[in-house]
Amino acid sequence: MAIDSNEGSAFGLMTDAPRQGGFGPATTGPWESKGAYRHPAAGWGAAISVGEVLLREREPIIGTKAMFTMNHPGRGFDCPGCAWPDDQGVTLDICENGIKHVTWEMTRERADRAFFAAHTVAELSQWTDHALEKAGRLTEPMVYDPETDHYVPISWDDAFGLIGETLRRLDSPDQAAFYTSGRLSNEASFLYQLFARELGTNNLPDCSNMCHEASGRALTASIATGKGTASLEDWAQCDALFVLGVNAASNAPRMLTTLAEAVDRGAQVIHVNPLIEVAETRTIVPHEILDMARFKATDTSTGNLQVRPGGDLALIRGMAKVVFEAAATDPTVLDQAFLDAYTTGLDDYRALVEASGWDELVEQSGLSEADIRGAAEIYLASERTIISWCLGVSQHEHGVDTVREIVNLLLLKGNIGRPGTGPAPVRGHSNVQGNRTCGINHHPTEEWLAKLDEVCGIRSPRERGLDTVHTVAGMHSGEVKVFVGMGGNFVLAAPDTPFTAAGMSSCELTVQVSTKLNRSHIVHGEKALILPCLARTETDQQRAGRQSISMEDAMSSVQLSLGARRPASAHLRSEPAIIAGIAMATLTDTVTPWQDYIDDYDRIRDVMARVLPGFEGYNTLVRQRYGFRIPQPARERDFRTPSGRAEFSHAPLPNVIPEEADVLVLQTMRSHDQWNTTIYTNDDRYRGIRNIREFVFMNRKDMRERGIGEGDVVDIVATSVKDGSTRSVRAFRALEYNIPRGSAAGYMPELNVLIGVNDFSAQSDQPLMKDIRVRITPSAEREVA
Ligand SMILES: Nc1nc2c(c(=O)[nH]1)N[C@H]1C(S)=C(S)[C@@H](COP(=O)(O)OP(=O)(O)OC[C@H]3O[C@@H](n4cnc5c(=O)[nH]c(N)nc54)[C@H](O)[C@@H]3O)O[C@H]1N2
Ligand SMILES: Nc1nc2c(c(=O)[nH]1)N[C@H]1C(S)=C(S)[C@@H](COP(=O)(O)OP(=O)(O)OC[C@H]3O[C@@H](n4cnc5c(=O)[nH]c(N)nc54)[C@H](O)[C@@H]3O)O[C@H]1N2
Ligand SMILES: [Mo]
Repeated sequence: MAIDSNEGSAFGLMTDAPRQGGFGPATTGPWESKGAYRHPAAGWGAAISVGEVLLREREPIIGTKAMFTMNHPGRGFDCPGCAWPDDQGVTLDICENGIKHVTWEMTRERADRAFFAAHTVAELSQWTDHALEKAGRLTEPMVYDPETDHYVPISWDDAFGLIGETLRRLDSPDQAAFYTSGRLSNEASFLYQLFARELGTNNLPDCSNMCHEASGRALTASIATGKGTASLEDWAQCDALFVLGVNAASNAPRMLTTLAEAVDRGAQVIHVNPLIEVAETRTIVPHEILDMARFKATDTSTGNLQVRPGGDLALIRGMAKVVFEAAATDPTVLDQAFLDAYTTGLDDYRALVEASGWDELVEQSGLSEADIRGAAEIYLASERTIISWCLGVSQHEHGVDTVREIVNLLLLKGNIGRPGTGPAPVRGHSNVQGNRTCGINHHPTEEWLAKLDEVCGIRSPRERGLDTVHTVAGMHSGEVKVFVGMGGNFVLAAPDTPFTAAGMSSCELTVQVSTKLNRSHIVHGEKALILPCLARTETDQQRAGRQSISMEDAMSSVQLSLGARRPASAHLRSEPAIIAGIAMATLTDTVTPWQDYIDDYDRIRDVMARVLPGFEGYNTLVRQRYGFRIPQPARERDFRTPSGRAEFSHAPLPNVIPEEADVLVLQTMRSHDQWNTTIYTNDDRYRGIRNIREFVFMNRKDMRERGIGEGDVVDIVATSVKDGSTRSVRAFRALEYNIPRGSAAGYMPELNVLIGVNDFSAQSDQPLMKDIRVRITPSAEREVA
């Protein structure tokens, strides 16, 4: 893959070989595109794939043992694969992708001092991202040596000293940014934000700025909670379930169990997605290994709606229109008692919906009136409805409006705060929701900060901090000079890869706390540190003994996680210990007992219990067999919005169709064999893809119109909707797929180069990762070199 804007630069990105390497394993061999998978999701394909991964990582036995302790609160560790809640009745609550994820973490390979002595950073910059991670687990702190262009060992004390000294020398603490990837534990998250705020900044960008910022803002505005209100028990009781913009089989595979059970008991499960993903058909329930032997597939869908990209709001509004129509003849359709007692803004919403014409709704949703009416009939017939969504909804310009519209529809029939109902965002990283709960937030409320200050005896800054996209901009303007990455792979995850990389390399100091080598270590600041940490599967031994950490799942349940494996290296430190080390070296007159906290994490939880609402008695609650669910007023119909009621929103219907006829809307998504920026293989089994990542799915008619044949080499040029700037990738292959006309799809992070740093939603500040306006043309190069 060639990145035009990066040609000739040396920011640590791959510039030349291998020509088609992209960021995954090199793809020089033959590739294949067979169309969508026709077998049930999970099942034998998954079992074979798991076997291959375990073998590849040479972990067949330990891998299996680890699997049995996965997702067993108290006794085992919480799977870092996703945020789907643990099913309490299931003894082996695992999935193919969770196993891949954990096995990748438990590799026997090591990126140790001998590895770094053998390779210069310039040399590593030309490795694929797959190859970088494949080097194995990091083993000791390393510092960049500009004389030799090698990372060389440094002691923990010296590493902390370098950070402390650099941070203290800044003109303002706001010249530092503290990024988090959502797998950080609650305890580490709390310490991390406490450190940033004691230092004096709210610059806490996180991966949530790229996934569910829109959901959080919308739900807060509508019902005064940043989270979904449905629990797993609710999922088990609903009779209609709408799933918008989620690729469940790949990204939340344990959700398949819930979907299959819903269909099995006669519930309606409607998937809304421009693609028909494999979960939208059939599955073998991931933990029912016996079913695999009997080939007993279960349906996971009763209907699919192939919406236009960004067309979800129009669909929901159309459904609301049908509900109001029905209410005109039968007022009992609406839950009038609920609406009167608990909501505000209904009349204006009704007027808005009634004023939306079918022509407009049909055009903007990309669905027929009959389809929309069909979906509405299901909603009308259902006593208990859950609407769930993920990135297909949130990573759009109108993500906030769409999530609020979802809540509007739910409110009409009182589908909130009642068993079997509620809005349900499907979260990404395993603890991304807990990060926010514990204070990772660049714009916290005054109430939150005041409480933190009172309990911890600090004076938090009140200025709004930088989020992800503004951190990148700040690196370029010189406003951000120090970047600390607590996990993650910022350079590849953020938009506009070369621009982000240039920003990162302009920093005075970059610090990456990681388990494995990745691009964000290779693209580094003037001074750079790699600090290796314990992984979630490993034992964390501190002065008071073996420590557990806790995590919050997508449904607000908090549970303990206890690692059991011997750490990958004796020099690793836990994330809380690394944060405390940095804090003690930086804050010369700190009021926080950092060392006490690290000696015994119960002490961190004791102070968290005093700061965080609903965490009173944290240490006791979290030790209950299944932990505890954080109380949520909205779940009890206590809506703490400014009006004290659930608030209907009144967003105008957005135009999501490009003006120019030759422009397509491109979405970037994950393959089945990847975990965000970590690429396991170049295959995507459920979409029939083998050994290729540098491609774009297109509708057959759009291909024909452009003179593009199956597998042809194409160039993709993106034009920013915000500033008109253009970006491109060349020599991708076009593949025909069942996808609505006018849309296209390809993978993150290879296509992040197309997303301009200004291309973020005005509503959520989220990068427009599912709405890139592109022109696709046959490539001048014709053949891939
Ligand atoms: N194995 C695995 N698990 C993961 C991850 C991983 O990389 N690998 N990542 C984790 C993270 S951090 C997150 S945030 C989640 C992400 O989980 P998903 O949201 O499932 O992630 P994507 O792969 O981006 O898939 C987006 C889905 O939305 C659809 N879509 C795109 N545009 C639209 C639209 O306009 N409307 C609708 N209705 N649908 C649309 C796409 O076709 C696709 O099915 O998964 C988490 N779990
Ligand atoms: N175009 C496009 N871009 C996207 C998206 C998209 O849909 N489209 N999705 C966005 C989303 S939803 C997200 S969440 C971001 C993901 O962004 P990030 O969270 O920043 O990226 P990851 O790929 O999850 O991070 C992988 C790295 O985390 C480190 N790591 C793994 N385990 C641990 C651990 O236990 N501790 C520590 N400290 N480090 C660990 C390893 O070094 C590994 O290389 O990407 C975003 N970018
Ligand atoms: Mo995410």
